[in-house]
Amino acid sequence: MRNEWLRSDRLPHIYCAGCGNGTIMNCVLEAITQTGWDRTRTVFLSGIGCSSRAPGYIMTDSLHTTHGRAIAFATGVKMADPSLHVVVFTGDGDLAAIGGNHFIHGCRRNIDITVVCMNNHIYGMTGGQGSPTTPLGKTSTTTPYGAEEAPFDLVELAIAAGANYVARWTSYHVKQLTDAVYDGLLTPGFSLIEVRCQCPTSYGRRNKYREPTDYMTYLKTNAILKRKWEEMERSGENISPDSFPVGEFVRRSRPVMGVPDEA
Ligand SMILES: Cc1ncc(C[n+]2csc(CCOP(=O)(O)OP(=O)(O)O)c2C)c(N)n1
Ligand code: SF4
Repeated sequence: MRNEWLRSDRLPHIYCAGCGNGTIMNCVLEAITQTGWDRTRTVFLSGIGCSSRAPGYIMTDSLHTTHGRAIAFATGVKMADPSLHVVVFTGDGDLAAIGGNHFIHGCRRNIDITVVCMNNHIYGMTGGQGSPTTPLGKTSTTTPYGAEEAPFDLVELAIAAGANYVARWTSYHVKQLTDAVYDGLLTPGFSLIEVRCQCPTSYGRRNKYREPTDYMTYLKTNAILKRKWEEMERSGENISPDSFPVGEFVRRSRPVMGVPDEA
């Protein structure tokens, strides 16, 4: 962990043993260190949830806002002072359920912020309710017989809504995740980095991933590189419903809100 970016007086943190969130924070702080950004010109924001506690441990100005509203607050911060670097930590519930509208409109406006979504497929903090990314058939306190609603694909959603940079990795892929966050930080416009990660307490123990390493093994086994995934789709290969593509999905230069279009 990059100590100079850590508020060590706030430790110990609240995360359960084996939670994936610490790994993701570490990757984000490593990436941000590589950018050379000034801590006093960088702002972290979040909504509410386990994931949203992350900015509280980081030594910058930060806003711990209301559930689902981090992107709205981040838009305000960026508009008030466009020279600030603005980074949001969010959960899948925070981003895609209560905050779903802020998410798609943030992408549409292509506001220059970087959003890191810790996607554990569940509302972790409140005890494990199903979220818009709970996979079909998976168990939560609100889907005791298995989720029946099709989940959102956060990557597809961000691309369709207009984000300039979109990637997906996992808490297992620390090097690739760090590189993706770095690229997202430096790409002007809205960047989404979805990170699939383990929540042994609220998701794992209900879905046969009781040990943190069980879910890490799942992530390692089922994350398929985007290029390979596309080949498999083209050739009609049977793809396991547990598998998902990872990598960089979009890097483009749509006009960015608040930045005059040079064309
Ligand atoms: C307006 C409002 N509704 C509901 C809640 C209760 N609540 C707190 S955290 C949370 C869900 C968090 O889930 P997620 O965003 O996936 O984050 P995680 O805890 O899994 O990291 C909910 C529903 C709240 N704080 N505010
Ligand atoms: S409940 Fe889940 S997401 Fe929350 S700290 Fe524990 S393991 Fe992490």
